[in-house]
Amino acid sequence: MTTLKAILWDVDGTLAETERDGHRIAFNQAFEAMGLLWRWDEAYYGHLLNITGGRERLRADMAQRPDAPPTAAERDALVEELHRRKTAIYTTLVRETGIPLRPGVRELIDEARDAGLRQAVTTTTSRANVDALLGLHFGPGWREVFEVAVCGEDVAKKKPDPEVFLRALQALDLNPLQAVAIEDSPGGVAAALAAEVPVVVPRSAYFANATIEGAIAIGPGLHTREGWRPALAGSTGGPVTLDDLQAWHQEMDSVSQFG
Ligand code: XBP
Ligand code: MG
Repeated sequence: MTTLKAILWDVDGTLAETERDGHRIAFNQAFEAMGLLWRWDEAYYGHLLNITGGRERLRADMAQRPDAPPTAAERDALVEELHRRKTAIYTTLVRETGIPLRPGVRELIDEARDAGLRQAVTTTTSRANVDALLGLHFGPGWREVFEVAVCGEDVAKKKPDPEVFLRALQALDLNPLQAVAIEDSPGGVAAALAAEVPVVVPRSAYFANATIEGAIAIGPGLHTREGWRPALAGSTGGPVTLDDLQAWHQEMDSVSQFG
């Protein structure tokens, strides 16, 4: 049996509903600021989320727009400018309006910290976005809580490639089974599994009904111990605890491909 030593946190959709409450809004405001009539509604954005990374998402969208610039060089330049503006809009929105942490997240982070577990951020999003969100909730010293932060700029290949997890494990000097990843998207789960890291999935707004396989536990959110598979033993009520995470981690041999 391997002891759980670290939690690897996804950001978008897992720590906060940033896709719903921040990124989509910021993309649309960036289109508007550049005089473009393009808008991404919620349903279409849900479809675009299958492409990880904001630049990659813009490029994929432009590839099927008749009114996108004709040459690859022009499209690349437009992607860069839109993404630069979108990042500025998103970080301002996070700092000025605030996007709350999902219920139960704060409790588990604090409990893990008090218990001496190590914590890292493993995300596809840009470092500026992580800094805005974690700075808002944990203050400028957020790196004292998350000792490693691997972001979009730090990898050659974004999720579902395992690189972000492999880099985090290397920085922590841990093997995959000593960690648990917390992820909300099929791409994030695929990335963790490809790195052989066990994954727990608190479902997010955009992936509430997505097919997600291979997790050691999947449920409605960290705010409740009810509705999880495998079910949590003991008295119900309250958020998912570190004990619960450790129990799933110990049971993983019997519930997933980790056996
Ligand atoms: C998150 C993403 C990110 C954000 C936007 O995926 O795909 O691209 O939507 O961030 P995950 P940037 O939660 O799996 O890490 O625009 O900075 O790329
Ligand atoms: Mg996510």
